[in-house]
Amino acid sequence: MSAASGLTRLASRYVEQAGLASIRDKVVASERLTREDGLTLYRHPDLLALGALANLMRERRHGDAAYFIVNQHINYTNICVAGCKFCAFYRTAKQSDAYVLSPADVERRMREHLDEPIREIHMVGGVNPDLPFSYYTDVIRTMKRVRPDVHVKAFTMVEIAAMAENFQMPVEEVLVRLRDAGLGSLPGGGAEILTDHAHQVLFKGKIDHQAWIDIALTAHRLGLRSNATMLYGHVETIDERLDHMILLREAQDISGGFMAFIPLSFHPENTRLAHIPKPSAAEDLRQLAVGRLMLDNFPHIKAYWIMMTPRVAQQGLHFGADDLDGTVVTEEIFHEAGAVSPQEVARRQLVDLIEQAGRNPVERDTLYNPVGPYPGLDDAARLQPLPSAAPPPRDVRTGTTGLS
Ligand code: V47
Repeated sequence: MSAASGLTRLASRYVEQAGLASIRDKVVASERLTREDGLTLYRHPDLLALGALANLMRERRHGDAAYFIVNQHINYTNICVAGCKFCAFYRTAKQSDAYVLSPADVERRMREHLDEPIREIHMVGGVNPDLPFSYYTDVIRTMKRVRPDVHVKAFTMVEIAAMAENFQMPVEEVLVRLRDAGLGSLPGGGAEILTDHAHQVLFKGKIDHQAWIDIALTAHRLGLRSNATMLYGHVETIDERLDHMILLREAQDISGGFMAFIPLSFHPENTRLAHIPKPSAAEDLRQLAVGRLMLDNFPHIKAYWIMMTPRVAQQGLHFGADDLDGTVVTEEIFHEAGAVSPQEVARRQLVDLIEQAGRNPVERDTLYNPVGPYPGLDDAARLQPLPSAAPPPRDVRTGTTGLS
């Protein structure tokens, strides 16, 4: 191991022979990679060389730690008016299998798992204009009553935007009211690909990239952290993936509020894009690696096992990822779209996956605090507190971030 680089001498030579010496030198010096570097990484034939570079960044931040969480997913409604072409989950209100979970239904689902040490409820749903605002606060309050210690990570930026529009409330007020009801953070969904082209082709019924980023930054200013996803492997180009990641990187420079970047591998089954082949395992690993290398200011890169399959996610722990997400009790969005992973992966299985990959399993809460004693875990890996009491944002729908 050459102490200066963190790469073994052999790995360093390997990367150099693959023609990646200049990117290696930047990574070793913790210099930010450019868009051109990103293009080189996407086009490079040697996936293992990319993995070595991403692994260097990953181990520098997290050593051998690989995070997971015991969590429950609840999809409160599948009724959605956005009409996204990539989605197999949504239904119109008239379809026979359309549903909305009442707060009592949500309570029942939670009570089915009360004996499990669940730390997080991840709750998202469709853009359903028929629900009153009190529905959202009631559901959160119900969750906190049933399990007072649970962290509620709920509602994507898209759902927040829809609430603001439907209830004629500024985004900030929506977020404050949800936070007051017990919302702990926001998941990273709804970002898809943050470009005009992808927006027009795939999801023009939803907010665009500027609104998504503005709402994320508003949440962060209010002390609510979030994640950021990227849905890849459909109509987007490599350039668009880089636009997406660079936009997130710039937003993170401003707020520091993103916890994890989660590349989501497209599942075409039962969608209007069923003719597009699913990304290969190699593409999934490459995307994890490029994400880690480009998003130098994101603390965590998540290999979401439900989307990638457990085995590819496990390999991802050597391609830049440091988190597998959770036990995910009850998940519907991806199963509609043909994901074959088992519905429930027990805590033990996640631990085994991580140990078999030669990593050190660390159970975490939503905010990446280790649950239980993990001697030797580097405190530097913990999230830094968000600056609180930041000045209120101006109108988030008219663009206040300076990003475009
Ligand atoms: O926004 C929808 C994606 C997302 C498909 O924040 C699809 O911790 C693949 O955001 N194939 C929702 N993807 C899920 C999500 C998420 C998942 C896990 C953890 C976190 C987190 C967030 O799922 C949507 C969309 O981008 N999606 N349909 C599909 N056919």
